[in-house]
Amino acid sequence: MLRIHGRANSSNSQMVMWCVGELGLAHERLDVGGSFGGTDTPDYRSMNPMGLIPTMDDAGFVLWESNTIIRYLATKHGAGTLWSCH
Ligand SMILES: N[C@@H](CCC(=O)N[C@@H](CS)C(=O)NCC(=O)O)C(=O)O
Repeated sequence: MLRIHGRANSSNSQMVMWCVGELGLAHERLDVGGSFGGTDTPDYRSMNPMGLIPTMDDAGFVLWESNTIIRYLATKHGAGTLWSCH
């Protein structure tokens, strides 16, 4: 399961969710960050040492930094659509 950790009112999370939506990927988004908290726990910091959102967990493969997540998802799922580089 693709999981995105990040509150819905975060612009960086929104960019990732836009990409997830464009690619039509099954996913779960978890409210983390801001008033939801959750970024200071050892579990979260083990995924994202910066303690920021968004963080992606793709069946155990973890990435953070919104643009990095978008490029990963686009290369994995968006050949010919979001990913058209040669
Ligand atoms: N360069 C990072 C910036 C991440 C960032 O600054 N995220 C903000 C929300 S947009 C954050 O984590 N703020 C603290 C919080 O929401 O708890 C990225 O693009 O992912």
